[in-house]
Amino acid sequence: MSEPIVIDPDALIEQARAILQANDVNGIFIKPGTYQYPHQWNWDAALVALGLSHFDRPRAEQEIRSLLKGQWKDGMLPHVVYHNGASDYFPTPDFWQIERSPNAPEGVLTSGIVQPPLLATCVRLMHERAPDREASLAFVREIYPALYRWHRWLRTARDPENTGLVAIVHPWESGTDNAARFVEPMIRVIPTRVPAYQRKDFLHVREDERPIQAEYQRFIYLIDLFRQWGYDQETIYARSPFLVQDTLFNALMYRAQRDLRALAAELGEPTEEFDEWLATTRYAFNARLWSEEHGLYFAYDLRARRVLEENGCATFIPLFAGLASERQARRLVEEHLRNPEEYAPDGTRYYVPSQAKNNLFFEPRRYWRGPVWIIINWMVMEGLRRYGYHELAETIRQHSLELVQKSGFMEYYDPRDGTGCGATGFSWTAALTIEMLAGQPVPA
Ligand code: 9WN
Repeated sequence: MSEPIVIDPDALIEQARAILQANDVNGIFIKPGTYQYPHQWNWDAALVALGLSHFDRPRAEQEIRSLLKGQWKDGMLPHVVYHNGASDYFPTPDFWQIERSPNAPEGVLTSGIVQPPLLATCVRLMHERAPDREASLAFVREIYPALYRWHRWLRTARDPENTGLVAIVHPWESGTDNAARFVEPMIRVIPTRVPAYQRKDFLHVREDERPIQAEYQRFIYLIDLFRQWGYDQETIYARSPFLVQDTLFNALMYRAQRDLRALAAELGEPTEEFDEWLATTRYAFNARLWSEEHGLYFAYDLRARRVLEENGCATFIPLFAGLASERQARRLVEEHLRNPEEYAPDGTRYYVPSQAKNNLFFEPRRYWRGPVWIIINWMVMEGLRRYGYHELAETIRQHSLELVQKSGFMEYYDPRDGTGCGATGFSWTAALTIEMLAGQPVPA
C-alpha cells in the first residue's frame, strides 16, 4: 500500500484560485483548461461561476453574463461561445455556420448545439449563500428572463410531443461525449457524407485518452446535417439520426427547473408552469428510464425505440436531482455504487469511475469510458448527502481531493492509480475543489 495522501485545504484552494485566474481570458470568460478548450463552454461556465463565487462574486456574475451573450433569439443556450474568434480548437466558428439560422445571435459566434442545463442550479446555489441577499437578488432578477427562456426552449424545441423528457441530438449535448450509452445509437448513425475536417483534439492530449475515430466522424457528420438544415429544431427533431432521451441531461434539467422555480418564487414570478413541468418529468423519468430489473436508470433511444442498457455514472445523477425514491436510491447505492465489480474501489483505488468497471466498454483512461471526473464525483457526493448516505459522500469527497492533490487539476483521472489524464489546468476541477472545500451542502 502506498502512503495515504494528506490533504492541505488552504494550499489546494490557493492553487485552484490560481488556475481560474490563469485561465481567465481578459476578464470576459474562463477557458476550461490551459490548452485544448480555448473558448467558453456552457456547463463549464456554470461551475466556474460557482467556484468563483466563493471569493469574487462580481467576476462570477460576469462569467454568467458572458455565457448568456451567446443565447440564441429563440432561447437556446449554445454549448460553446467563441468570444475570441477561431483558435486551434476544432470545430471553429466557421464550421458551425450559425448564420444559416434566423435565430442565431448577432455580434457573437457560437456553436449550434447545447449542453446540460446546469446554470440555473449554480445560480441558485450562489444566491442561497450570498452574504448580500439584496445585491444577489438584483443579479437573479437581471438574468431570470434568460434562464426562463432557455428552459422554455428545452421544453418546447426538444420535447415537441410533451413527453416530459427532452431529447439530445448529439452526444456532445450530454457533456459526456463518448459514454457507453451512446455506442449503440451512434452505430445507427451512418455517416454517408462527412465534410473535410481535421481533428485538433490530439494536439495537447494523447490520442488513446480521446474518443475513437468512428465516433468522431459521426460527431462531425451530425453537425454537418444540422447546419444544412439551418439549425431548424423541428427538422432536427424529425430527422436527426441521433435522438436520445438522456438520463444525465434530463436529471440535470429537472434539478435546474426546481432551482429555477425557487428563484421564480422569490422574485414573485409565476411558478405554475414549473410545477407542471416538474410533475411531468418526474413521472416520465421514472416510468421510462428506470429499470426495475437492473436497479439502474438507462437512457432511451427515441429513433430505435429502445432502452440503452449501459451501466454508467449517469445512473447516479437522479440522486443529485432528487428524482429517485428512497428505495430506488438504496438500490443504486447498495447494488451498484458500493459494488466493487462496478464502481467501488477494488483493484481500482478511486471513486467514481465514469463507466461501471464490468461494462463491456470500460476503458480506464479513455475520456468518458471509465476515468474519474470531478464534476461527476461532486454530483454523486451531493446526491448521496441528499439521501442520507453521508459516510459514502465523505469518502467520495476525500477521493476527489486526493486525486487533485496527487495529480493536479486535471480533466480526468485513471480510477486504478489516480494518474491524471486529458487536459491540464482544468477549470471545473479547480472550481469544484473550492466548492468541495468551502461549499455548504446543496439545498433541497
Ligand atoms: C466537446 C469543455 C468540454 C466539456 C465536455 C467534454 C469536452 C468537448 C470536446 O470538453 O467536450 O464539447 O471537444 O471534447 O466532454 O463535457 O464541457 O471542457
